[in-house]
Amino acid sequence: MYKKVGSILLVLMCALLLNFQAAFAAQKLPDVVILATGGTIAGSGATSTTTVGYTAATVPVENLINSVPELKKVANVRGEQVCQIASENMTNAVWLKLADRINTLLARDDVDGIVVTHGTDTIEETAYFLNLVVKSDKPVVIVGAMRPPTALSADGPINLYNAVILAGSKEAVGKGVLVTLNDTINGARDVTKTNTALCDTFRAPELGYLGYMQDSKPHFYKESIRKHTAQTEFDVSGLTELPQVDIAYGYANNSRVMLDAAVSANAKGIVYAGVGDGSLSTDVKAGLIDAQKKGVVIVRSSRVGNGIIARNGEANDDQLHFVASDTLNPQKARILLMLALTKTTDPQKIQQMFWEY
Ligand code: DAS
Repeated sequence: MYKKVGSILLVLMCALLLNFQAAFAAQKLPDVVILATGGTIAGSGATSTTTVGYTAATVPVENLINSVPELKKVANVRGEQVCQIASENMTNAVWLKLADRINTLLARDDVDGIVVTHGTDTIEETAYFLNLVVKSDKPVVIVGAMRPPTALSADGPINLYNAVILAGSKEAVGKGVLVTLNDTINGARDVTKTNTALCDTFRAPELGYLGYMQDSKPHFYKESIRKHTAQTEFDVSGLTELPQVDIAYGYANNSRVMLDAAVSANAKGIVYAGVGDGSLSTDVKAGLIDAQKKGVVIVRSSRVGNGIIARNGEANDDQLHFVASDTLNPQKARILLMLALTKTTDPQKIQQMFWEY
């Protein structure tokens, strides 16, 4: 009799414990770390109507967090100031520091996701770099603002709120590095800044948003099929610098002068932003051939901004040992080429990377 009662009590206690654990898990807020780098989201303007000509990178991360008290309702948040710069001054050194810090934090059980606050001018480049070097499936979300916090209808606070929710969400796990501004969710590979001043500037013009932020929740409708984060072959841990890769821009009547300058400055790679489908003028083609013969790896991209730069289309890449950038714009192609050069200088192997990432 007593044994039976004891067994029933034990079962009841286990059920209560399981319910408590489930309730606790449901209540437990995600642990999100905000890594601040500067930008407009941390800027300040002289008046409430100053939306251009303000000073970027003045507000420290703790002030950013305290300026959005709603953050505490959606996540356990803490901040670290990685640097305080306008992102036109972003450097490889900051990228390597960010990569190291993010990989260290995401390896911890008490970190569920990362938010990086960043200037909008090079946000797409930092996002793609991290997309290729972060070694975790946990969410990494890059966020910025087009108006400083001092401006009427500043967009930074709601962007930061959305970024923290997204970084702490289960939906964002495994999606690669994400960029959120203006209630949209973009993937790092395809997002680009499309307008110098408007709040809806970040788009993937033809490949589209991955989803939206609405009502304090992420709504995904697709995801990137290219390799990223946990699937990456690139490892920058221990690196103190990255190979020098420069970009030359194509236009009517241009010459090889910028290519020769890049080679003289010891570039290890050149991305050529060709006209149309990555087309090369006679003089530019001669300059790229000479550079390649000196060991510089050449990637043909395009100034057009959308579409596939087809291998062996506007140039015989097989014969010239060039790489075609697929759909990566010049600034993204530069990042993939920099990381590729940490592993190989073989144009065929690098071409395969442009088809996989
Ligand atoms: N100069 C811009 C930058 O830091 C300001 C901004 O838009 O964030 O990228």
